[in-house]
Amino acid sequence: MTYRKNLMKPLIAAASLLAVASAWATEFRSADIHPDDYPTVLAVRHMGEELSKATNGKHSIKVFSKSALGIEKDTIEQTKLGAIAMTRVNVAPMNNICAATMVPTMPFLFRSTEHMRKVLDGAIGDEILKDCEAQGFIGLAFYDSGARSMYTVKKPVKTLADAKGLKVRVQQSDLWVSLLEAMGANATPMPFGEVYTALKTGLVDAAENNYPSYESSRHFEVARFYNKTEHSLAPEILLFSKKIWDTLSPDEQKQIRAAAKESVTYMRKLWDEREEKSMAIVKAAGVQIVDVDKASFQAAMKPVYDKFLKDPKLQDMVKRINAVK
Ligand code: GTR
Repeated sequence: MTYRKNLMKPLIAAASLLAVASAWATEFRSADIHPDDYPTVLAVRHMGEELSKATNGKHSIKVFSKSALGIEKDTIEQTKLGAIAMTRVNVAPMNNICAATMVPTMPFLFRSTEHMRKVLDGAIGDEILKDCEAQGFIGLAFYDSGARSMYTVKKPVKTLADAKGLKVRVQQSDLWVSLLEAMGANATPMPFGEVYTALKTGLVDAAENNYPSYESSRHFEVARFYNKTEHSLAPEILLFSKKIWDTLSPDEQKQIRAAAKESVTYMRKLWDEREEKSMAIVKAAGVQIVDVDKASFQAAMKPVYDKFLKDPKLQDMVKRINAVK
């Protein structure tokens, strides 16, 4: 008996050492709804490689693509709880959770991609990311998501009048419901993964998205008119669980932030390439790209600003964004 006890001692010590070591080396789980070759997924993988290099292999990231960990609303919840470390989502499902994310979602806010990048790279971008902290999220970075345009099954949309009465799928955000209502459409919020079937079965007449999502989801097979409304440049956001963040050292937090920032440059290059590629794919598949009287849409957006930007702080942010040259 004594002999066995003595033998067990070093074994137990070794096992607990191993446990400590594995608690130190962490593979952070990160969620994304997009497929493996999508720029957001590739960018977070790249961030993981950078983090691994910076920490000599101590920390890494495993990206679960294709909604393997659930729809965006659920992965946001899991991140808040600390069940997963990270999620990459659009700002839209964060609109109801963290108010400042409504600002970069606003219709016709950014004048161009360059304007959007400049704003989000600067102090205003940081303010928006920081605003999510009180809700349990460390905002690490914004990624590009291009311009969202409306695509339709039955007829082209050239002016605001053409959008009237259309049943349009929107993201799960009150702001998005209002935005489409301001266009005279009937907004139907639903998760991205259900949109293909909804378009095919006639549950909705239209949806709206950028070229890469329109293409990768194959929505273009069903909705054959891509109407260039370009009504929002709502970016993607990369969120880290505050619950897990608070267990990390300041150095580790710095390394994670640095790797995230680094992945933004990488992502933008991929994004620009993917936009071109996706546009070419849908055009080759015979999709009709429709020019739109954008001014008629823009003129209808005042109710959205009035309803969602009541807070003077948010109004001021819009002013500051407009002033960025
Ligand atoms: C995509 C975006 C996703 C999701 C999707 C949607 O452009 O990358 O995060 O928001 O649109 O419409 O649900």
